[in-house]
Amino acid sequence: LRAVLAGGEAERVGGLHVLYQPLVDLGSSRVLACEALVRWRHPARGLVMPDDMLGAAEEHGLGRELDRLVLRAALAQLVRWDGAGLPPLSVSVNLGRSSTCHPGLALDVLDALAKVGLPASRLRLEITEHEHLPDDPAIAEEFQALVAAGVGLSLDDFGAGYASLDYLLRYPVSTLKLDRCLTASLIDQSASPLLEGVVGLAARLGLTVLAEGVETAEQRERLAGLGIDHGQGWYFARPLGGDDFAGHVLGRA
Ligand code: G
Ligand code: G
Ligand code: MN
Ligand code: NA
Repeated sequence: LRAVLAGGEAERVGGLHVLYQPLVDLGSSRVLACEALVRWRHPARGLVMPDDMLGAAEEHGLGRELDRLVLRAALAQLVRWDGAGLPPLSVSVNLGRSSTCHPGLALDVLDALAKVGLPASRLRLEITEHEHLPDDPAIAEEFQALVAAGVGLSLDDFGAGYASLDYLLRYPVSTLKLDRCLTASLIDQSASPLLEGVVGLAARLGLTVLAEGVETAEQRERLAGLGIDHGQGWYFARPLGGDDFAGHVLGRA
Protein backbone atom coordinates (compact mmCIF):
# COMPACT_ATOMS: atom_id res chain seq x y z
CA LEU A 1 0.00 0.00 0.00
CA ARG A 2 2.89 2.34 0.75
CA ALA A 3 4.25 1.81 -2.75
CA VAL A 4 0.82 2.30 -4.26
CA LEU A 5 0.31 5.58 -2.42
CA ALA A 6 3.79 6.78 -3.35
CA GLY A 7 2.78 6.20 -6.98
CA GLY A 8 0.97 9.51 -7.25
CA GLU A 9 -1.94 11.20 -8.80
CA ALA A 10 -4.00 9.14 -11.16
CA GLU A 11 -7.43 7.72 -10.45
CA ARG A 12 -6.40 4.11 -10.79
CA VAL A 13 -2.89 4.47 -9.48
CA GLY A 14 -1.37 1.18 -8.47
CA GLY A 15 -4.71 -0.61 -8.20
CA LEU A 16 -6.44 1.82 -5.86
CA HIS A 17 -9.65 3.10 -7.32
CA VAL A 18 -12.68 4.98 -6.17
CA LEU A 19 -16.33 4.04 -6.50
CA TYR A 20 -19.26 6.43 -6.14
CA GLN A 21 -22.55 5.57 -4.46
CA PRO A 22 -25.55 7.83 -5.07
CA LEU A 23 -27.06 9.78 -2.18
CA VAL A 24 -30.71 10.27 -3.06
CA ASP A 25 -33.80 12.19 -2.07
CA LEU A 26 -35.87 9.57 -0.23
CA GLY A 27 -39.15 10.86 -1.59
CA SER A 28 -38.30 11.09 -5.27
CA SER A 29 -35.20 8.83 -5.56
CA ARG A 30 -33.50 11.72 -7.36
CA VAL A 31 -29.69 11.57 -7.08
CA LEU A 32 -28.47 14.55 -5.06
CA ALA A 33 -24.84 13.70 -4.47
CA CYS A 34 -22.48 10.76 -4.10
CA GLU A 35 -20.09 9.23 -1.60
CA ALA A 36 -16.57 8.30 -2.69
CA LEU A 37 -15.60 4.80 -1.49
CA VAL A 38 -12.08 3.50 -2.00
CA ARG A 39 -11.18 0.00 -3.24
CA TRP A 40 -7.81 -1.67 -3.65
CA ARG A 41 -7.36 -4.17 -6.43
CA HIS A 42 -4.51 -6.23 -4.98
CA PRO A 43 -2.49 -8.38 -7.42
CA ALA A 44 -2.61 -11.41 -5.10
CA ARG A 45 -5.43 -10.79 -2.67
CA GLY A 46 -8.06 -9.61 -5.11
CA LEU A 47 -10.38 -6.75 -4.23
CA VAL A 48 -9.51 -5.38 -0.79
CA MET A 49 -12.33 -3.50 0.92
CA PRO A 50 -11.74 -0.40 3.07
CA ASP A 51 -12.38 -2.15 6.36
CA ASP A 52 -9.53 -4.55 5.51
CA MET A 53 -7.00 -1.83 4.70
CA LEU A 54 -7.89 1.36 6.56
CA GLY A 55 -6.80 0.05 9.97
CA ALA A 56 -3.45 -1.04 8.60
CA ALA A 57 -3.08 2.19 6.62
CA GLU A 58 -3.59 4.24 9.81
CA GLU A 59 -1.21 2.02 11.79
CA HIS A 60 1.52 2.54 9.23
CA GLY A 61 0.97 6.27 9.03
CA LEU A 62 -0.61 6.11 5.58
CA GLY A 63 -4.17 7.10 6.46
CA ARG A 64 -3.77 10.71 5.48
CA GLU A 65 -2.06 9.85 2.18
CA LEU A 66 -4.91 7.50 1.32
CA ASP A 67 -7.59 10.08 2.11
CA ARG A 68 -5.74 12.72 0.09
CA LEU A 69 -5.53 10.42 -2.90
CA VAL A 70 -9.26 9.66 -2.69
CA LEU A 71 -10.04 13.37 -2.34
CA ARG A 72 -8.00 14.23 -5.44
CA ALA A 73 -9.55 11.37 -7.41
CA ALA A 74 -13.07 12.42 -6.38
CA LEU A 75 -12.53 16.08 -7.32
CA ALA A 76 -11.00 15.06 -10.66
CA GLN A 77 -14.05 12.87 -11.23
CA LEU A 78 -16.39 15.83 -10.55
CA VAL A 79 -14.56 17.85 -13.19
CA ARG A 80 -14.98 15.00 -15.70
CA TRP A 81 -18.69 14.63 -14.87
CA ASP A 82 -19.16 18.39 -15.32
CA GLY A 83 -17.56 18.05 -18.75
CA ALA A 84 -19.90 15.17 -19.57
CA GLY A 85 -22.96 17.30 -18.84
CA LEU A 86 -24.00 15.91 -15.45
CA PRO A 87 -25.76 18.29 -13.08
CA PRO A 88 -23.30 19.83 -10.58
CA LEU A 89 -23.55 17.19 -7.86
CA SER A 90 -21.42 17.26 -4.74
CA VAL A 91 -19.16 14.48 -3.56
CA SER A 92 -18.82 13.25 0.00
CA VAL A 93 -15.33 12.09 1.02
CA ASN A 94 -14.55 10.08 4.16
CA LEU A 95 -11.86 11.20 6.58
CA GLY A 96 -10.00 8.70 8.72
CA ARG A 97 -8.66 9.46 12.15
CA SER A 98 -5.31 10.96 11.12
CA SER A 99 -6.90 13.21 8.48
CA THR A 100 -9.48 14.39 10.98
CA CYS A 101 -6.79 15.23 13.54
CA HIS A 102 -4.38 16.86 11.08
CA PRO A 103 -3.76 20.55 11.88
CA GLY A 104 -3.31 21.39 8.17
CA LEU A 105 -6.54 19.75 7.06
CA ALA A 106 -8.44 22.90 6.06
CA LEU A 107 -5.56 24.29 4.00
CA ASP A 108 -4.95 20.93 2.29
CA VAL A 109 -8.60 20.50 1.34
CA LEU A 110 -9.12 24.09 0.17
CA ASP A 111 -5.90 23.84 -1.83
CA ALA A 112 -7.13 20.66 -3.54
CA LEU A 113 -10.39 22.44 -4.46
CA ALA A 114 -8.55 25.49 -5.76
CA LYS A 115 -6.26 23.33 -7.91
CA VAL A 116 -9.22 21.91 -9.84
CA GLY A 117 -11.22 25.15 -9.74
CA LEU A 118 -14.30 23.74 -8.01
CA PRO A 119 -16.34 25.69 -5.45
CA ALA A 120 -16.14 24.40 -1.89
CA SER A 121 -19.89 23.70 -1.97
CA ARG A 122 -19.24 20.73 -4.28
CA LEU A 123 -17.47 18.91 -1.44
CA ARG A 124 -18.65 17.31 1.79
CA LEU A 125 -16.44 15.63 4.32
CA GLU A 126 -17.58 12.73 6.47
CA ILE A 127 -16.20 12.31 9.95
CA THR A 128 -17.00 9.25 11.97
CA GLU A 129 -17.37 8.79 15.67
CA HIS A 130 -16.45 5.17 15.21
CA GLU A 131 -13.07 6.06 16.61
CA HIS A 132 -12.89 8.30 19.61
CA LEU A 133 -11.41 11.68 18.69
CA PRO A 134 -9.52 13.78 21.23
CA ASP A 135 -11.50 16.78 22.48
CA ASP A 136 -9.08 19.25 20.90
CA PRO A 137 -10.42 22.70 19.95
CA ALA A 138 -7.82 22.85 17.14
CA ILE A 139 -9.68 20.04 15.32
CA ALA A 140 -12.97 21.90 15.58
CA GLU A 141 -11.25 25.03 14.24
CA GLU A 142 -10.14 23.18 11.10
CA PHE A 143 -13.73 22.15 10.43
CA GLN A 144 -15.06 25.61 11.20
CA ALA A 145 -12.66 27.03 8.60
CA LEU A 146 -13.80 24.44 6.05
CA VAL A 147 -17.48 25.06 6.69
CA ALA A 148 -16.95 28.84 6.56
CA ALA A 149 -15.43 28.30 3.10
CA GLY A 150 -18.51 26.33 2.00
CA VAL A 151 -17.49 22.69 2.50
CA GLY A 152 -20.25 20.51 4.01
CA LEU A 153 -19.66 18.30 7.03
CA SER A 154 -21.48 15.05 7.77
CA LEU A 155 -21.34 12.83 10.82
CA ASP A 156 -21.07 9.26 9.55
CA ASP A 157 -22.10 6.02 11.25
CA PHE A 158 -24.40 7.87 13.65
CA GLY A 159 -25.88 5.44 16.12
CA ALA A 160 -23.11 2.86 15.90
CA GLY A 161 -20.24 4.58 17.70
CA TYR A 162 -19.44 6.25 20.98
CA ALA A 163 -19.90 9.94 21.30
CA SER A 164 -22.30 11.16 18.63
CA LEU A 165 -24.12 13.77 20.67
CA ASP A 166 -20.87 15.27 21.89
CA TYR A 167 -19.58 15.48 18.32
CA LEU A 168 -22.71 17.34 17.23
CA LEU A 169 -21.88 20.05 19.72
CA ARG A 170 -18.18 20.16 18.94
CA TYR A 171 -18.18 20.17 15.13
CA PRO A 172 -20.20 22.24 12.61
CA VAL A 173 -22.03 19.17 11.27
CA SER A 174 -24.98 19.79 8.92
CA THR A 175 -25.92 16.19 8.00
CA LEU A 176 -26.38 13.14 10.18
CA LYS A 177 -25.76 9.85 8.40
CA LEU A 178 -27.65 7.14 10.27
CA ASP A 179 -25.66 3.93 10.42
CA ARG A 180 -27.21 1.08 8.49
CA CYS A 181 -27.88 -0.77 11.74
CA LEU A 182 -30.60 1.82 12.42
CA THR A 183 -32.13 1.23 8.99
CA ALA A 184 -31.92 -2.53 9.53
CA SER A 185 -33.64 -2.13 12.91
CA LEU A 186 -36.81 -1.04 11.11
CA ILE A 187 -37.67 -4.70 10.57
CA ASP A 188 -38.36 -4.61 14.27
CA GLN A 189 -41.37 -2.31 14.73
CA SER A 190 -40.26 -1.39 18.23
CA ALA A 191 -37.22 0.47 16.86
CA SER A 192 -39.31 3.29 15.41
CA PRO A 193 -39.38 5.40 18.59
CA LEU A 194 -35.60 5.49 18.48
CA LEU A 195 -35.57 6.74 14.89
CA GLU A 196 -38.38 9.20 15.63
CA GLY A 197 -36.28 10.54 18.48
CA VAL A 198 -33.24 10.94 16.24
CA VAL A 199 -35.30 12.70 13.55
CA GLY A 200 -36.77 15.03 16.18
CA LEU A 201 -33.33 15.82 17.57
CA ALA A 202 -31.97 16.49 14.09
CA ALA A 203 -34.89 18.82 13.34
CA ARG A 204 -34.29 20.75 16.57
CA LEU A 205 -30.63 21.13 15.62
CA GLY A 206 -31.41 22.04 12.00
CA LEU A 207 -29.64 18.95 10.62
CA THR A 208 -30.39 16.99 7.46
CA VAL A 209 -30.79 13.24 8.04
CA LEU A 210 -29.58 10.55 5.65
CA ALA A 211 -30.34 6.86 6.23
CA GLU A 212 -27.63 4.45 5.12
CA GLY A 213 -28.06 0.84 4.06
CA VAL A 214 -31.48 1.21 2.42
CA GLU A 215 -31.98 -2.17 0.76
CA THR A 216 -35.74 -2.50 0.23
CA ALA A 217 -38.72 -0.46 -0.97
CA GLU A 218 -40.38 -1.05 2.40
CA GLN A 219 -37.44 0.45 4.27
CA ARG A 220 -37.47 3.43 1.90
CA GLU A 221 -41.15 3.98 2.55
CA ARG A 222 -40.91 3.73 6.32
CA LEU A 223 -37.84 5.98 6.49
CA ALA A 224 -39.52 8.60 4.32
CA GLY A 225 -42.63 8.26 6.51
CA LEU A 226 -40.52 9.10 9.54
CA GLY A 227 -39.51 12.35 7.85
CA ILE A 228 -35.96 11.31 6.92
CA ASP A 229 -34.71 13.44 4.02
CA HIS A 230 -32.08 11.42 2.22
CA GLY A 231 -31.01 7.82 1.69
CA GLN A 232 -28.18 5.67 0.42
CA GLY A 233 -28.08 1.95 -0.21
CA TRP A 234 -28.31 -0.97 -2.57
CA TYR A 235 -32.02 -0.33 -3.15
CA PHE A 236 -31.03 2.82 -5.06
CA ALA A 237 -27.61 1.77 -6.36
CA ARG A 238 -24.43 -0.02 -5.37
CA PRO A 239 -21.17 1.92 -5.36
CA LEU A 240 -20.38 2.48 -9.07
CA GLY A 241 -17.36 3.35 -11.19
CA GLY A 242 -17.30 6.93 -12.51
CA ASP A 243 -18.73 6.11 -15.94
CA ASP A 244 -21.44 3.82 -14.56
CA PHE A 245 -22.39 6.51 -12.05
CA ALA A 246 -22.76 9.03 -14.88
CA GLY A 247 -24.96 6.55 -16.77
CA HIS A 248 -27.06 6.02 -13.66
CA VAL A 249 -27.60 9.74 -13.14
CA LEU A 250 -28.38 10.35 -16.80
CA GLY A 251 -30.82 7.43 -16.80
CA ARG A 252 -28.78 5.24 -19.10
CA ALA A 253 -27.81 2.66 -16.49
O1 G B 1 -18.10 0.20 0.95
P1 G B 1 -17.49 0.21 2.16
O2 G B 1 -16.91 -1.14 2.43
O3 G B 1 -16.66 0.92 1.08
O4 G B 1 -16.76 1.18 3.19
C1 G B 1 -16.44 0.71 4.46
C2 G B 1 -15.98 1.82 5.37
O5 G B 1 -14.79 2.42 4.84
C3 G B 1 -16.98 2.94 5.46
O6 G B 1 -17.10 3.23 6.85
C4 G B 1 -16.37 4.10 4.77
O7 G B 1 -16.69 5.29 5.45
C5 G B 1 -14.89 3.81 4.86
N1 G B 1 -14.20 4.38 3.71
C6 G B 1 -14.43 4.14 2.41
N2 G B 1 -13.59 4.86 1.63
C7 G B 1 -12.79 5.57 2.48
C8 G B 1 -11.72 6.51 2.31
O8 G B 1 -11.32 6.87 1.20
N3 G B 1 -11.14 7.01 3.43
C9 G B 1 -11.57 6.66 4.67
N4 G B 1 -10.95 7.19 5.72
N5 G B 1 -12.57 5.80 4.88
C10 G B 1 -13.19 5.26 3.80
O1 G C 1 -18.81 5.48 5.18
P1 G C 1 -19.60 4.28 5.43
O2 G C 1 -19.51 3.39 6.52
O3 G C 1 -20.99 4.79 5.72
O4 G C 1 -19.72 3.57 4.01
C1 G C 1 -20.84 2.95 3.56
C2 G C 1 -20.61 1.47 3.57
O5 G C 1 -21.84 0.78 3.44
C3 G C 1 -19.76 0.98 2.46
O6 G C 1 -19.11 -0.17 2.91
C4 G C 1 -20.79 0.59 1.39
O7 G C 1 -20.27 -0.32 0.43
C5 G C 1 -21.81 -0.06 2.29
N1 G C 1 -23.16 -0.07 1.75
C6 G C 1 -23.71 0.83 0.94
N2 G C 1 -25.03 0.56 0.72
C7 G C 1 -25.29 -0.57 1.45
C8 G C 1 -26.48 -1.35 1.64
O8 G C 1 -27.55 -1.06 1.14
N3 G C 1 -26.36 -2.43 2.48
C9 G C 1 -25.19 -2.78 3.07
N4 G C 1 -25.19 -3.87 3.85
N5 G C 1 -24.06 -2.06 2.90
C10 G C 1 -24.11 -0.97 2.10
MN1 MN D 1 -19.18 7.33 4.89
NA1 NA E 1 -21.71 4.78 7.87
